[in-house]
Amino acid sequence: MRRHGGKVLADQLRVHGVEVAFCVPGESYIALLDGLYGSPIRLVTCRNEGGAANMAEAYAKLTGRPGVCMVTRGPGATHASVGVHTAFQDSTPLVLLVGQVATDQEEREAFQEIDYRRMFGPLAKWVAQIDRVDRIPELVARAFTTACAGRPGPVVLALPEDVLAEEADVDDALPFGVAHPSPSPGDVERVRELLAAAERPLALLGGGGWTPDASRDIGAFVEANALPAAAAFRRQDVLDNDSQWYVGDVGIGVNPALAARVRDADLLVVVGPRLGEMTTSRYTLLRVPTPRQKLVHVHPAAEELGRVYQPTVPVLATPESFAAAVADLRVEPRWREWAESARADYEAWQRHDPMPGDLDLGDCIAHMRERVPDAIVTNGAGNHTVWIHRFWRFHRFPSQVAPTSGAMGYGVPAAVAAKLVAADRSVVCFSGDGDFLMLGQELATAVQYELPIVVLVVDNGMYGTIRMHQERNYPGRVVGTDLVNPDFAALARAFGAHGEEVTRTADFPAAFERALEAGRPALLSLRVDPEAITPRATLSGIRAEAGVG
Ligand SMILES: Cc1ncc(C[n+]2csc(CCOP(=O)(O)OP(=O)(O)O)c2C)c(N)n1
Ligand SMILES: [Mg+2]
Repeated sequence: MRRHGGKVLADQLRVHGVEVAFCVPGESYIALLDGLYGSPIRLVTCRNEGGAANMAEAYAKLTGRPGVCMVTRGPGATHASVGVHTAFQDSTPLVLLVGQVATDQEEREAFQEIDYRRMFGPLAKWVAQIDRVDRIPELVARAFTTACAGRPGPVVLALPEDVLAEEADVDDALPFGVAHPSPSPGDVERVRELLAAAERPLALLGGGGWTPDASRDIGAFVEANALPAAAAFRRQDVLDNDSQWYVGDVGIGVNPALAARVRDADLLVVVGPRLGEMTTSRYTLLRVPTPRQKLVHVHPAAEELGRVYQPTVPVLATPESFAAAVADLRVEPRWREWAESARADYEAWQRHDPMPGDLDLGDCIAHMRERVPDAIVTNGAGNHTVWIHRFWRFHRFPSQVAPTSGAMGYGVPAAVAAKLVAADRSVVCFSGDGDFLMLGQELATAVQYELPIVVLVVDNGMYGTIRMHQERNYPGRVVGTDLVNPDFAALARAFGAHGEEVTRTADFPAAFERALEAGRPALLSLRVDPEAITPRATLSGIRAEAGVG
């Protein structure tokens, strides 16, 4: 059967199980769009390629299946790059399909031409260009395999327009498969021995590749051994936070008591994370390259084991296979006191003190915790996220969709993806005023596809994180961080969403209720006092500490 390249490619996506793809259309890949005509693949059309790429990345985080994003050449690819970077840092499988100039126009700097191998080289696991229509099945299969193999991540396929338009009689590939590494019986035995000898062990859970099953199995392991377990940066949904042995997250604004425990532990059982800068307090919690703590490091990519830290026991395994292997592992814990006090530290850390201003974010989150405990919570970057990290409780995987890459603008697209995947769950995006305006136009996508997400915009009139660092490092010298904002509630209404402004804590519960019940996307603009820069520090306090009154 003869098909054009775009149809061959669209059919390969089906073969590999793709159900949803995110795009901003472009004439450069018009034949691929045509190939999707009448396809069962749900095509979600976005308003910015950054939104589309972030949605695809979030979709993959939520489902464990590769996210698929389609964008046009040059400007489409450059916009989409933020999602590729997040997929790389967050170890998320993503397939980015990018239009490309015709093969007979290459190297002339033709319209919107980019050499994607060079552009995405350091951002993606693999970048290729499909120069022959008969190789589409081969290279697309490899793209899916590569995105999911070992440490998951993004791949980029460039699609010259003549190749997409050309007709050929080619066979489909088979559905892609990936061989996942599992721990050996010897690995599990060494973990058991180290645990049996430990007095102050701590598990640290994170990285990509978690699943509901993996979360259940690691929970069984933690519970049965009274093993205190922390979450890595923005991976707080791996273990039910109500578990008596969940002890908090090791990320930005880490509880100092927990950071001290990481340092004081005699055994760290690290399952999944790379142990990057955010999870190690800028590489200070463990000694480089030889930690003082005994270290079990479980990761699905061999090259990540020993990359920064030399493990006592490196375990090449996915979180899922490791969790399954230790679900029934039992030792006699000699650390009950250590575990109980770690949990007590966490519970104390979750109590919030009143902050300046009429609207207290800590109180708002306390209300949300009661009202929508099963919500999927998304965010981008900024100081407002610290309230979620610190005061929210995640109960099951997946519930937290957030960029460990620290990309502003992630939250709204992620919420759109979350509501597509989990229509029956509440989806709350927690964004900042700076953060929201980066990709907040995807509210239009939520309206278009009738996805009733709730967006909370924490409006403090500034790029708060940067202002905080200014006050710390260059006190009193404020530059480039003030924001004059639109009326966010009116903006939301202009999109066709429900929009309200909230200025007092007492008004939040009713407003939140109206947002949940709106039956369409909703936005609450939360006007907070700029003084309340973190849950424990005020702007003027930071400035005073830094030496200027
Ligand atoms: C795409 C992107 N650009 C810039 C930054 C640097 N940055 C980190 S936090 C921040 C300020 C965030 O401001 P806002 O969303 O208003 O949150 P706030 O800190 O005020 O709560 C900036 C500019 C970033 N992380 N990502
Ligand atoms: Mg702000």
